[in-house]
Amino acid sequence: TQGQIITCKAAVAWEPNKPLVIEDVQVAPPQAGEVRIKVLFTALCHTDAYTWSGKDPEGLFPCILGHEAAGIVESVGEGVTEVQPGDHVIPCYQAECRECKFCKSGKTNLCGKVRLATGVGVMLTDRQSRFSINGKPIYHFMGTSTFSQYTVVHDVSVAKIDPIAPLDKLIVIFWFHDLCIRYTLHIGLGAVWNTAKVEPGSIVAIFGLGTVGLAVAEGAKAAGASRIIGIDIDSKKYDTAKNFGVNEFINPKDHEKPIQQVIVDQTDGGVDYSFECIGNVSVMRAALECCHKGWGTSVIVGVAASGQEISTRPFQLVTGRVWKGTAFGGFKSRSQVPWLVDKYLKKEIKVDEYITHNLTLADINKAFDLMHEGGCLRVVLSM
Ligand code: NAD
Ligand code: AHE
Repeated sequence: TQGQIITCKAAVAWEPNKPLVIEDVQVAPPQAGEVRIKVLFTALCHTDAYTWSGKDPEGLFPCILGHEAAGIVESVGEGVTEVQPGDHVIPCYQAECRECKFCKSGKTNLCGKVRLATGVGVMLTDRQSRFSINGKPIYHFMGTSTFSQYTVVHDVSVAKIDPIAPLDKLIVIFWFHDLCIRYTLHIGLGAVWNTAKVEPGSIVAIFGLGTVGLAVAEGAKAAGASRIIGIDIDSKKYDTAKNFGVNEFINPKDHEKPIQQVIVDQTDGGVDYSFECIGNVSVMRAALECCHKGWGTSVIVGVAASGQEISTRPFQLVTGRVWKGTAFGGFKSRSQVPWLVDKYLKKEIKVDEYITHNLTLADINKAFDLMHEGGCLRVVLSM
């Protein structure tokens, strides 16, 4: 198939909020600096649903969504040296070129090389899409578009992971299965390890106990936090959250006072670190304001809808609270995703526990319905 157009199945979002349609999509060969990947498994994330809903200012239609996946390199374009056909890889929505101002700064995991192109659904080389249906272009999404059996990504967005002995098909399947989730998981872990640098003994508040919040809890526990307070409007979330390190729970609906006040009262002045894992701007404010005067740090992980803005009294910052955010968990994608995979293999971080449902690409709309139900963490689709 190298150098040829591949026709395969992909879930196309034709319009905001309209059911995804499984279509036969033509995937062009990779050009210079690009990699074509056979996607084996993909997971669904609320960020996909958010763009699909039409609330993402960068959302473009028609497009192929999806950004959590694992697969095998099918072919590479000119000049690609770090991966070759057959390599096991994770496409990353955050690139790492190691050459741009961002990568060289040592201050951020963000990369500037391909972001302008990925933000408008095209490839950098020629500003075109590699996806089409009977000649009509379909936009890429987040530089990954993993709801397709084949996708084309920039080489700077591909993390190569340990090759595994091809013992038998089943093992390969389980292996990749885990990696889909690993990818999600590290967002939360990174928010704790990289962005907040939680110290042993810290008091941590986590707003929203979905997959991201649970991964933050796992990271906080590993960092030695003494109190990990989970806050969710769904009290059932505490049952699962206990297994990920959450040792106290508050449902804001059980209190008349604002949630930040409840937390300040219960923590002798506030928490050392808080994480907003919902995407709700008024909760972001509460998360900042429940932090301890002088040092409390609040990290925004949730993605808020187009037009939403955060606010607080500047006095909150004047008196030493710090407000920050994190993308891709603060991890350098190509360098650190393989390291995270090793940590999983050594059983140092959980993965399997985040998978609650397994379906196939054909059932993708059902998978999104499941995702919005209470008991669901991650749905993994086999392609
Ligand atoms: P989720 O929907 O599974 O979890 C959100 C949780 O928040 C749910 O348990 C819900 O009951 C709870 N909740 C909703 N409103 C609440 C409120 N007002 N107060 C308290 N709890 C409330 O979502 P998820 O998959 O865990 O993702 C969380 C957010 O993180 C999303 O916005 C997603 O887009 C974003 N995200 C960001 C990054 C990043 O790199 N910054 C990466 C992945 C996901
Ligand atoms: N397109 C949106 C922003 C979406 C956003 O914030 N995405 C997160 C990742 S969510 C993963 O599930 C992120 O890391 N953003 C950094 C980046 O470079 O996109 C908007 O508001 O325009």
